Amino acid sequence: MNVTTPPKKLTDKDFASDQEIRWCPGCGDYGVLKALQRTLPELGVPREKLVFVSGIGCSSRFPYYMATYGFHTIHGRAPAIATGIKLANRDLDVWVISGDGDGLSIGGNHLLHALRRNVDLNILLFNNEIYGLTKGQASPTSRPGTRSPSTPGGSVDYPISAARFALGAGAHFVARSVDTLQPHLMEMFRRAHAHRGTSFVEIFQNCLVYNDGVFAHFTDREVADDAQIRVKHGEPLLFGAAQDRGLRLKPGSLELEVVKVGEGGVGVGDVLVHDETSPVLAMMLASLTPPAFPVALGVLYCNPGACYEDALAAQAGPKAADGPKANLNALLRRGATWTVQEGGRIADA
Ligand SMILES: Cc1ncc(C[n+]2csc(CCOP(=O)(O)OP(=O)(O)O)c2C)c(N)n1
Ligand code: SF4
Repeated sequence: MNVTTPPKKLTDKDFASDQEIRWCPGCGDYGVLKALQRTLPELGVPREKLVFVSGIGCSSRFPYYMATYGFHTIHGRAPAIATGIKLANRDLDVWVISGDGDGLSIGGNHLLHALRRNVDLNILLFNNEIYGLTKGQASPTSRPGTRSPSTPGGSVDYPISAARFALGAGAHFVARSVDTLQPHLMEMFRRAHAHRGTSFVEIFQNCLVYNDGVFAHFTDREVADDAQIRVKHGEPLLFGAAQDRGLRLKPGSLELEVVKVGEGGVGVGDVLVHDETSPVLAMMLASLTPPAFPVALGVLYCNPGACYEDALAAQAGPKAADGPKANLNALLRRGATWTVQEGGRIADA
């Protein structure tokens, strides 16, 4: 008699490695790690099919703490290496972990190209608006006036918005969450994973050592209802404890405004309904900043398009994609080759 043992149901603990975690106690990175370890068992991807690829930074230590494959690579280059991994083995489920310094400073170029190519990667950008690992220098997302060892008089730069950068680069999936919002983070990870193509998730992450409380004005429990809007496709853009404030297009303009439902003849029907397939609305939502507006969290944009690796495989033809491995040595010696001889004379090989 054949007896089949049902596969063991994995839990969050199965995705935790035996490595000692070296983040500062209380760092926001712990919450993101936990949320992902709790989400992965639901996704049903075997551990040997998962790869976490990171650059350099506190957040980039992430792969050590996952009981999966992982690659702690070089500063800013995780998207490029992850692209190679995905192209070499399309069966793998590839996640990129990066910080605002790693992804938007030294790695901005690599991030841009991964996003525009739409490789099937899940990119998580931990935004703490500072370089944590190197002891608190200002990053491209630091707000004007940020005092740091590299900006002792306060930063005078215009900061970059990670979500707007991703949208501008042509990302097909852009979401946002906060390190302390476990269920919301888990939902964003599920959505990112379900999306084929590059999924970009910006996570507001507190670095309590070098930039503590930088997001408190919209993440603290006392202000969150008024200072955050959780967007959901097909639902009106409402916020506030009583869900009585909403966003609508300011009449006669292409700008959003906050309205109070029940006041001045405004009804729920006047409030904009979130359409996550609209790049224009996504850009508007990503641009909202307190105190005039709430910070938009959730899936700002999801509009699937063809994946890079699929297009590449189709171009190479089924034979090349599924057939025997190509011989690199033979490829290098194929076609026009020549030998440089003594004295610089060139002879055909
Ligand atoms: C080529 C190179 N340049 C600079 C550094 C120094 N360095 C290491 S991590 C880092 C920035 C990390 O900041 P971020 O990506 O925001 O990550 P966090 O530590 O805040 O998680 C820098 C500048 C390096 N390791 N390699
Ligand atoms: S320095 Fe900041 S980002 Fe790095 S581990 Fe400590 S709290 Fe976290």
